[in-house]
Amino acid sequence: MDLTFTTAGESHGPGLVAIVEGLPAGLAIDREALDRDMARRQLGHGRGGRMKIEKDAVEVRSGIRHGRTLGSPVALLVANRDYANWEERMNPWPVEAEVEEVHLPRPGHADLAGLLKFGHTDARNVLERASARETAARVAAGGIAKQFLAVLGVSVHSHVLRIGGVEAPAPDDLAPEDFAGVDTSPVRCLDADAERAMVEEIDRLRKANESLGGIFEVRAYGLVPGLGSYTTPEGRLDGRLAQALVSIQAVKGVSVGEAWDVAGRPGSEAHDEILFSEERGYHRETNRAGGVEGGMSNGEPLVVQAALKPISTLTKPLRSVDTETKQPAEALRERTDSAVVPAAGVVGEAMVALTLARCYREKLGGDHIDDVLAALDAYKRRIGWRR
Ligand code: EPS
Repeated sequence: MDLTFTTAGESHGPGLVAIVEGLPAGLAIDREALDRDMARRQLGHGRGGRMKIEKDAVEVRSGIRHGRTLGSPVALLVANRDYANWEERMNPWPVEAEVEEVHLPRPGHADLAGLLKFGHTDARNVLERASARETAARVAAGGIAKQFLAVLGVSVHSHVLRIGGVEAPAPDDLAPEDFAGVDTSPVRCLDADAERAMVEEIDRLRKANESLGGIFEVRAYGLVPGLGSYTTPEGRLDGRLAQALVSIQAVKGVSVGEAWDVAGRPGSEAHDEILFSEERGYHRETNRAGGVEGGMSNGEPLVVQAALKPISTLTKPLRSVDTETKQPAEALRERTDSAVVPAAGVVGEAMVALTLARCYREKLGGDHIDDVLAALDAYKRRIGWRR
């Protein structure tokens, strides 16, 4: 059984769509929880004017009836309120008005390569889809995946570790409860001093017409060992998580566990020794591997980090070329955010949840959620899993 999802939609078009296929039937879906995640993705110090216009909510168009999945594809719609202001420019059908084309590609954005690839003359045909607005659809799909995982005892959380030059101290051990207040932080950071410094950094750079990048971390708790597989390159959980996270707009790097640090340590300080007790079964005292060994979950918390480059729409534009005249020009200047790392963490949760949900579907199969739970129980019994 496979679980897949796809998204469609342009940033200022009528709306975004996500389709999730391969869910079991009978899974209870909480509507408020879906919309809570949509709202969380809109938060964060450093967002631009667009977030004052949108109030994202998920409309279910198929696959759920009276609050339970049917086993058929689930289609989700997130409307773009801003479409009302873009109806002429983004109408699916021809309009009478003269619509101005965009010819000033932004360094770092999809604009130039997208124009060349698809043979467009108007960069709006590229940038509308390349926009990170698309992540609203991912979070809608990820919300469904999270609810599936929750039934299996899995929770997924995120927090911000770095914005621009400000780094939060690396947390050692975090329990799911430690994330309870993370959304009340304006930068979704768990460290109060770093939070203050991050807010100041965003304000300082925004005033200087700059944008910022940063690092977020996603952790998942309650996983059984054996999700993903070492048996094929594409089956490896770490490879799949890396793909899922790097596919988020502006993410340029992903690490699993203490990747960059262990690269410089001797082997004796790089791994997590294996222990066994009657009460806990197999367990570890450290989690340098971030819960993944040999391309599989090992039952410890999953820890992944993702690095974002600064947003490529700049209020003080970089040098570019007018694609019509080929003359030097300043890149497109548009309304934009200055920092999106806090929101990107919520998108990261969605991508991790979708990846893990897919692994569970592969591993456990089942047409009804009760079949999935019975298979999970049988697997835990077979391996003597006590958590
Ligand atoms: C984005 C530009 C901004 C962001 C947008 C991503 O949109 P606008 O051009 O309408 O001001 O706000 O993100 C969202 C709309 C969102 O929902 O996250 C870009 O160019 O990538």
